[in-house]
Formats: sequence, C-alpha cells, structure tokens
Amino acid sequence: MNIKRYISLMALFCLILAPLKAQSYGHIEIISVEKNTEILKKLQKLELEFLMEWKGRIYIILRKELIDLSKLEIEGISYRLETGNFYPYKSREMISIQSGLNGDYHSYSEVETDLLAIEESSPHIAKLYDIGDSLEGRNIYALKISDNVLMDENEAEVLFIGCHHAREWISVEVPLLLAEYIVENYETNPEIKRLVDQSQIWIIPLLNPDGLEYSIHFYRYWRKNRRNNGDGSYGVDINRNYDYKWGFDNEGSSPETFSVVYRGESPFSEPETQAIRDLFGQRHFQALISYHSYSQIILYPWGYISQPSEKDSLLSDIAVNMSNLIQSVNGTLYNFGQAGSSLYLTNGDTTDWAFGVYDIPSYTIELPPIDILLGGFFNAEEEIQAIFRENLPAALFLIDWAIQDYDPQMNSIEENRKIFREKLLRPKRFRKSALK
Ligand code: 0X9
Ligand code: ZN
Repeated sequence: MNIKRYISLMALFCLILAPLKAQSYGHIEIISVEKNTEILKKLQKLELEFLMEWKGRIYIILRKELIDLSKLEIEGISYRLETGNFYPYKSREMISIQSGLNGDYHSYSEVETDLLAIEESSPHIAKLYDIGDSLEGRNIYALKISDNVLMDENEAEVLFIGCHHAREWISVEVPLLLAEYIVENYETNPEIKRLVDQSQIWIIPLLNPDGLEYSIHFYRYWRKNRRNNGDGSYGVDINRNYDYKWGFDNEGSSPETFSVVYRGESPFSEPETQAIRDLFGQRHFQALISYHSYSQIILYPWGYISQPSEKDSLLSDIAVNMSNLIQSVNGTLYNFGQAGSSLYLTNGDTTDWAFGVYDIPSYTIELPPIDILLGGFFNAEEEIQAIFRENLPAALFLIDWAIQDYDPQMNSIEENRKIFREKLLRPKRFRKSALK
C-alpha cells in the first residue's frame, strides 16, 4: 500500500474509532456540515464521530454536544442541526435512498427471503441450514451449494462469510449475490457447473443479524453484535472473539466493554462465532473469504503480529491472483498484503483462527471504497452490482484453487494440514479461467 494512502487511512481510521465510549443515546445530537476540501481538512483534526455522507453533506454524531460544537465553532465550520431527522426522533426516511430504511441493501428478513427463494428454486444444488441463533433469536443462515447437495461428499469445501460488522452493508450483498449467481448459472455455464459439481460451497451472507438490524433501524454506524454487557454498554466485536491468540494484546482488541473492538468475555463467547466454530467442526474447509468493508484490500494472516507467517508466499500468491482477477473486471485495484502489517493489528479474528487452527488459506476482503472520503461504509446502492461483479472471479478462483489441490484420499484435518504444507513446496499453477 502506498505509504501516503496508508497514513491518511490510519489518520481517518483514528478519527472514526475515536469515540470509545459507552453507547448511550440519551443526549446525542446529530449535525451536518457541508462536504468540501477545506472542511474535510479541518474535520480531520477534530475528534468527531462520523456518521454518514448524504447529498454533499457530512453527518456527525455529537455525544458531548457543547464541547464538540465549540470545536466546530473555533474552526469556523458552520453546521446544521439534524437530530430531529433521525430515528427514534423521527423516521429515517431521509437517509434511505429508496423505499424502506435500507434501500437496495438487505435487511435480515430480506436475506432470509432471498436465501429461501434460492433453495426453493434449485433444491437439487442449494440447501439452506440454520447454523445457530443470534442473541436476539434471529437465525444465522448458511447456504450450501453443490451437486448432490443433500449428501456429504468427499469434495473440496470453501466458505464465504459476510457481515461480521453490522455497518458494513456491502459485505452482505457480495456473498448473497455470489450465491444467486452460482445457482442461476449452474445449468448454462459449464465452468460454474464444474465448480459446483466438484466442490461444496458454503455461503453465510449475514453472520451478525442483530447488529445489522440495529444499524438499519437505529444507528447506522453500529459495528458489533448486540450483547448486553451488563454495564450500560452493548456489543462484542465478533471479529475479535475467535479462539486463536484471543486477547493476545490490547492493541489488536480491547478488554473494555464499551470499545468498538471489545473482544468479549472469553473466546467464542458469542453465538455468531460459535456458529462458525461448530460448522468448521462438521466440515473440512480448504479456504475461506470473510468480506468486510472498507479499504479495497485483500488481507491474509497473520493479523495478530506484523511478522509474516511461514506460508506468506503461498498466501500472497493467491492474493495476487485474486487482486489481478478483481482488477480485470472494472479496473479497480485492490491492494493485498499481510493483515497485521498492511492494515493494523487484530487478535481473535476469523482468518487468523481458520489459518492458525485449520491451516487453510483465509482472506479478509475489505470491499470498496478505498477510503472514507469516497464514502467509507456507505457505498451507494448503484455500486452494489459492480462491486459484486469485480469480486466474482476472485471468489470462483478460490473455489477452483481448493478443487485443484484437494486430495479426496486425505480429508481429515490432519491430512489437510499436510496438503497445505506441501502446497508450499509446490507453487500453484494459477488458472485464470475466470467465468463470465
Ligand atoms: O478490524 C477488522 O476486523 C477488519 N477491518 S474492518 O474495518 N472491516 O473492521 C480487519 C480484519 C483483518 N485483520 C487485520 N487487519 N489484522
Ligand atoms: Zn469489518
């Protein structure tokens, strides 16, 4: 990653994560300011909580309104009070681009409806599983796609996960569209048929349904799940709750309940991570992608330290191929690199756990945009299709990669570890037979 870009990303990231404060909505105010270069420059200096951009204005949450307002006044930034336009004060229709509060983005029940429709339309290749319940009782769905889908075949398995983080709405859309695409093209596209026939593809588009609903209906900027921490704060960062180097340090995650990167009381304390853990216990995955946003970057372990793993060259080879394939679609460049050194440190995240415990290549794809000035977590609805389309060949590539390397004689965890070790010595022939 270009160093200037990195520094500005980090600065903006600090700006976003600045308010590590108990979630309390009693006295917040929401204001908006005009979006222009001069104001953006000034805003970067102030530790304010960015909510969203809409129609050329930046919306900001003020938790300590007098202090925060005086900061704006000192900088000579004029603002408009918007609190009254937001739920629960008033309907949030104003920020919805189309009907409903989430426009073209999926809510929990819309995801559920679409997954059921996929299964109903193609029961021979798609089977929907409920792999756990969220804290508020919503289902965590996993769609399996394969020929002989009801059978547990001795084939490569690949997992795609969306929405660990509630506000990253685009991360629901990409895996959901992937599921639809694969099923819809099975009969007509021989390359898709080959992949489906030779593998077992698992797609969990919405791992954090409670968080997503909260983000849609109350607080767009919500990240964690909705665990009541019992001290007035809510939420565990699901992507800090996996049992590999959990709580390794307080930089990559936080022991503080109010933090946006709170790691939870213990590893796998949350139903969402338990669902993933249990699914891994029953399957034999060879690779995984966990979609997040934003930053436009493909990340791989380790995340908990900045030193590379011994399999760095293999992990990076696959990432290079995925990045090239992505770029070949719309020309969008996704950087790639080791998570802990390319972005920032995390501990207890999905990919470190899958790689550390199961020895499989595991990727976090941070979807577009590349930075907050291009929208941050708030991708326009019109961008959904293009973002999915550019990610499609990379996802298919990883499935193909898993198929090519799968040895049906050796599919226990131990044996898969061996296979993965051997891959290090045997660089892959990367096939770019991307599917149209
Ligand atoms: O912090 C995270 O969990 C991921 N980024 S996000 O902005 N979507 O929250 C990054 C996880 C990848 N791991 C590391 N960067 N170490
Ligand atoms: Zn995320």
